[in-house]
Amino acid sequence: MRDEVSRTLFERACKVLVGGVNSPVRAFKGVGGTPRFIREAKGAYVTDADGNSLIDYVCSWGALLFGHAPDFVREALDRCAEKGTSYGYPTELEIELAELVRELAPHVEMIRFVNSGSEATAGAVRLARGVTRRPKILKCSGCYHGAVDSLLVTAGSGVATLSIPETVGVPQSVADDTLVIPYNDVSALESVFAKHGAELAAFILEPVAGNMGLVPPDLLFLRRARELTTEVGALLIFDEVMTGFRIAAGGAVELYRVVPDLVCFGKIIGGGVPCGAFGGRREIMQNLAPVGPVYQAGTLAGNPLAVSVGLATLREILCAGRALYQELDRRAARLADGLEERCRAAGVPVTVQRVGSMFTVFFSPSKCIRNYEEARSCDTQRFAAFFHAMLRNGIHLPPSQFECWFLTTAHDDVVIERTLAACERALREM
Ligand code: KE4
Repeated sequence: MRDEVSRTLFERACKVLVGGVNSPVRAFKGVGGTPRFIREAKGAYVTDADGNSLIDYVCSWGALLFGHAPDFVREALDRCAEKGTSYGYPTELEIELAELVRELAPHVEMIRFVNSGSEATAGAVRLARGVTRRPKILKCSGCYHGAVDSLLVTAGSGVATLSIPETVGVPQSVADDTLVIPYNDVSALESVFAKHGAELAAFILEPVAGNMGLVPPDLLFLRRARELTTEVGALLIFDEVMTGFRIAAGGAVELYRVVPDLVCFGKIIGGGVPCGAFGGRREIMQNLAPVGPVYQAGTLAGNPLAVSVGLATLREILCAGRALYQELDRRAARLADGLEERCRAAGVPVTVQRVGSMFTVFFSPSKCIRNYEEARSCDTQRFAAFFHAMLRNGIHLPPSQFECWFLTTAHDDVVIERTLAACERALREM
């Protein structure tokens, strides 16, 4: 498979873009080699600068639920382009999107739109600290909540991929206010609340972890988190930037029936253009400026371009209903099971963990990966060999063992069949 043009572009990029990229996880540090520069995309496919057509499982890191460049997005962009992309004034569009989010996720009584998942989590954490007047935040090792000072401590995703040992640039005083426990560890949860409960502003977690690879929650862990935060007067924040509108219309809250005080959105809420949001109970959200004293703001927050595409995307979800998630689940199960069967038949020990249309192939003999420590024991060299063998066979996976594969409605049975056939060839090459 030719990659000369990507190589040339990467050399050129590295002269002006740090590491040749604008987000570290794209730089192939976790797998080696040259990142593919993408020229265009449609449906389940991306076309790279050398003209290779690749089946895509990154899908803008989960932001796309209906594949690349669906018609309804282009129509929304066209409508918006004629009227202007950002005014800096309130618009009816923002009300409509807020009302639609509340219809899909009724626990979100009020919402604040921002421009990324990181802005959403940063806003939610500041709001929690403002409401409780407490300094400390609890997170889980391996969970990634965006490039936010308080939340980069032992984070997953790109921080894990690059094995950045410390959060360089984050003052120790800030890092000291972030407490960390292992994901799914109820006893660690209980002891940290017993010791620090009175200082805790919030416990923020991915209700389904996707940034250490996919690790489903123990329901008891979620339930104890809800009980203990309520007991001590801390807020429970679900970071649904990845899971929101992906694993169900109402996200993890719909699946697990544990209701947080605040929830963060990103990715799908913008349908592939920059948008994020955080929201929750009215009496909490009312503490935000201009009503309350907790300041949060953004020039492009709720801009007509992002809101138009977000609205078009969530309207597709609303009219497709439950059948959308049932079909995505069926296809993802077929692919995940097929991959696991083929790897094991080839003598490659893997464990595939999946929730809905997001999953991870862990290169590990363990039957189950329950937290970050277990995820880090995976054979990342073997993952890298698999990644490149799949790429040579026309399949572009997320370039890290600590990320999820994402399916969209464009990943139909033909695409899945091609992926499984490529997996067989890749395993033979390995
Ligand atoms: P953004 O600021 O990248 O829009 O969102 C940050 C974020 C927050 N919370 C969760 C659960 C997330 O998964 C993310 C971002 N996810 C990564 C991929 N695992 C983004 C990819 C990247 O950093 O380029």
